[in-house]
Amino acid sequence: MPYFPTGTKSLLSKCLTPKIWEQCKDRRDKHGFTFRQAIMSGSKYVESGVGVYAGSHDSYYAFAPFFDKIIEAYHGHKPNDKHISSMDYNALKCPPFPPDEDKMINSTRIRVARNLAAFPLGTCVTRDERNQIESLVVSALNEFEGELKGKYYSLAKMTEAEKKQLINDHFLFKGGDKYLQSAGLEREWPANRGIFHNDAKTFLVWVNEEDQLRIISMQKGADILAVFTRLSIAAGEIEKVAKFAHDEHLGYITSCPTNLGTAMRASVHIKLPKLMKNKTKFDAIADEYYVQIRGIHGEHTETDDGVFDISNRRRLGRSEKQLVQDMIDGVKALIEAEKAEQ
Ligand code: ADP
Ligand code: DAR
Repeated sequence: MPYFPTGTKSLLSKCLTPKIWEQCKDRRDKHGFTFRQAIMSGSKYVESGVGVYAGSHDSYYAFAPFFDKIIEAYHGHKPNDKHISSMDYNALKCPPFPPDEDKMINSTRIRVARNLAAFPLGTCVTRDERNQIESLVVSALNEFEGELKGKYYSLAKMTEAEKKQLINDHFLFKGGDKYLQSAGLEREWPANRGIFHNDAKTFLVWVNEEDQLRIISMQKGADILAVFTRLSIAAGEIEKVAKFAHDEHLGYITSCPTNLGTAMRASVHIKLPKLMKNKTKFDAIADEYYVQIRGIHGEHTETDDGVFDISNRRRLGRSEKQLVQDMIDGVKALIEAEKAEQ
């Protein structure tokens, strides 16, 4: 059984009881992915927040005594709970922000993670399967016309000029994440990884990073409805070609259990300089509206200039439409609080 030093806070260390270890330690899922592989990341990096990755859709059921506890602890989602997906942007209540509030919001981004039903997850795919996934997804992306029309940049084959431009655009994901490496998600890096973006740079797809697809819609300003509409249409078009791994209990299936369900993070970059000075109130509103406060340079970054990344905190048990609404309602409450601060 892995050893966790005193003070380890990961969900892995909290959920892996001796009884569950005895139940699961020699199990494999139907692709041969072992339970020991699933817990490798958090066993090696005890500072992990969660520390667990699935090898396939089947992992969540083959290792159920363990994953049921992880999923209930993180999402509050019980083994018999259902998840209803909905990317229905027509049902969104999002009237335009008035001018004084609109100017507080620098940009909007909504992303979902998706994996293909016909393959295991990135933690377990073979090099050939990863190649098939890239070919299938890129064939769907190259069919896009109109606003979504764009170009795929293979990480292994892009020119230095293309790499420089993608880095300048903050589009380029980089390898070298120790958590992903320890989970087997960076094997044969950078082979069959890449980035697609449309000509307007408002629609982006990461291929074969932490998940097989990260579908991203983003633009300057506060038009959240336009961003969600673009994402919903694009995801629907891709799925016509490549079915996504999904079920009625866990929703969309992802490598990391924290992203199960919608695998959606809907965020705005918003100026809240006064609220920054009242952390108690800032955190209280975030808790009340189930929104997460991040820095603007990605997961685990901080803010010091008063611009924050505000996004939905929940992933599983509510639909994509409901989570975008969570973010909108939270942002409105934070704007009111910012205005009320002296
Ligand atoms: P994730 O990709 O899991 O949603 P990150 O917080 O790592 O989470 O964001 C990835 C990248 O997207 C970062 O470079 C971040 O700056 C950028 N980003 C996230 N939200 C926005 C936003 N609303 N506007 C502009 N860029 C954003
Ligand atoms: N480092 C892992 C990731 C947790 C959630 N973030 C993801 N999936 N990008 C951890 O367990 O801390």
